[in-house]
Amino acid sequence: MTGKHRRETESMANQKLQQWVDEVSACTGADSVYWCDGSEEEIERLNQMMVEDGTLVRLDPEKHPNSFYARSDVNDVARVEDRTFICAATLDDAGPTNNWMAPDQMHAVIDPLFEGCMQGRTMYVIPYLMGPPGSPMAKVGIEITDSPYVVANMRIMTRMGQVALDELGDEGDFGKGLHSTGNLDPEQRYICHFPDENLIMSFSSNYGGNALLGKKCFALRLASVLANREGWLAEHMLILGLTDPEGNKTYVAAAFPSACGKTNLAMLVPPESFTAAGWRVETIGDDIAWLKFGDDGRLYAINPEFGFFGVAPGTSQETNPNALASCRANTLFTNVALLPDNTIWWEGLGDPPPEATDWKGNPWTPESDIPAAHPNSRFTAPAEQCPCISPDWESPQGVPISAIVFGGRRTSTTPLVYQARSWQHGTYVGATMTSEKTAAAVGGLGELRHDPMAMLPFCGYHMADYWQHWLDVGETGGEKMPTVFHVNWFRRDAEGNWLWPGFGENMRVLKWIVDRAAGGGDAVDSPIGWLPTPEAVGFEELGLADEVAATLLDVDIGEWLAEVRERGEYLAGFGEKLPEAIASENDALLQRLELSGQDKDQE
Ligand code: OXD
Ligand code: MN
Repeated sequence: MTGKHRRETESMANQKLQQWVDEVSACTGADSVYWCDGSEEEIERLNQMMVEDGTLVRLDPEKHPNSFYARSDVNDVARVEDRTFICAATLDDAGPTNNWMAPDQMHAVIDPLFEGCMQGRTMYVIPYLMGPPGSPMAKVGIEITDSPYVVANMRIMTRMGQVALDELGDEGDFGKGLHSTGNLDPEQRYICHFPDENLIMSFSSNYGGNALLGKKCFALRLASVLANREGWLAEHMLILGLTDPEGNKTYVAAAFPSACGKTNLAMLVPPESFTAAGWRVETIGDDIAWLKFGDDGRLYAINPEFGFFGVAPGTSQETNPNALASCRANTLFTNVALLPDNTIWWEGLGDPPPEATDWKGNPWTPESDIPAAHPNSRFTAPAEQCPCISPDWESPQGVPISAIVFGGRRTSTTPLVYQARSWQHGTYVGATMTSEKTAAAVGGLGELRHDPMAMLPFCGYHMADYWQHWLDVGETGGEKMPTVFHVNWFRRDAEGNWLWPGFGENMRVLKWIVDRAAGGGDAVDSPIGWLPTPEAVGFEELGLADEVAATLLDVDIGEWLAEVRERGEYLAGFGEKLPEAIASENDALLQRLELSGQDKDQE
């Protein structure tokens, strides 16, 4: 960077920020310090610099204006949960689901890695704002990084530059995030959170969830700790708005594990019959929700992000036209396939091209027996480009949430949808969620694992304290709390075929959820909660075979008894911290299942 683009730290009015930047620059030995202002001119210059040094390829300006293509290091393609640490004061603060190291011990490991690590490199200071400007819920973070690729992603994913410095002011506090590409050695890779210092230190990975520190590290792990202290919720949830034919708006927040269709659900295109009747779906966010009580006692949600970091494979005109439109221009693609005409392709995006360069940079043809795009390849795209973005998506107050939906990827056992009996029961339903692992994190693909509230990799403190916090928030909100549901789009038959068409047809389930949250909708009681009648979710209209319809809403007592016993063992692992209310919900479910089993035996 030339002197012209440097901002001397002396001119920074916020002393705490200035001091931290000075300390980091002295420690890392960066050649120069560059303050990002978030301007168009700045990003054009950085992108051009990365095109020239081979980090980026400029895509066809007609088909993908102002868009770029990047390949990561082959071993830096996903979040690394085994190298992600919560360095709270004690092991008990971090809890059994997090990797823990005492703060001093971790500093002794990671601080030396940063010493001199930016020699020969520019150190970028990224002021960013999570949440709409002027929102009482918004928070300022500062990420320091030596990666211009991270800067380019952060500019899409957050409100970056002056807007954040304005919110920060001279005295304001900020979340600190220190990142270095290091040498991308997986052995030196650490993603560390120090909740008591409001600090993240991330070394040796440039992958989104590890390196764009505003996202998982700040907006979820550190924010969840703050939320617990301050009485709000930081959640791994999409937010969508549904407008019925009478013009009533209902907002829904939904938690699914990574790469389980949050972006698709957030941008759902309703079936023709719904659109013709006057239903509309709008997106507020696709990954993270911060929820706080409003003056009327209801929970309001904001999307703290500014862009989408979406999984590319499987995204198509059929499955998610709104996502495709969102990433047509001004987008950064990582690890998809590159075509000879400087356009891109991934598995699921129409017919395979005759030739491509795969995500590793090797020649690829349809005959190659490996995917052209990495299964966790991504697009980083501005949220405002989404055709169905809600006019309320930047509302400083947020949107009032009527329903919370949990969901996982389950081949069997869990029905298409059911409604929890109460907030407490809903908290239990979220706490005992399980899902098959996806490519968003390294290792164990397809394995079934507990992923409470889809927060297993993102909860910054003891999971049982987090459940207690959910119960406490429920006490505060009382009658005004959202209604809680669980969905499963991923059930299969014995041959492995999907039973439910999913995508736009999920609207049928959402409509039932909207009706139930408003006190209507037809439902039948079951040991696990309220199930819709087949008519209430429009099975007939869909032309589903009777056996398929029956399986989708089936609660198999034998399978559920096994499930609840396994849940009991899982919950017992949390020891004394397990909230009594969660244990008693598991016992009550077991009893209801046993009773129902006896009734069936007598039939
Ligand atoms: C994500 C994730 O990238 O959950 O959103 O991994
Ligand atoms: Mn996510």
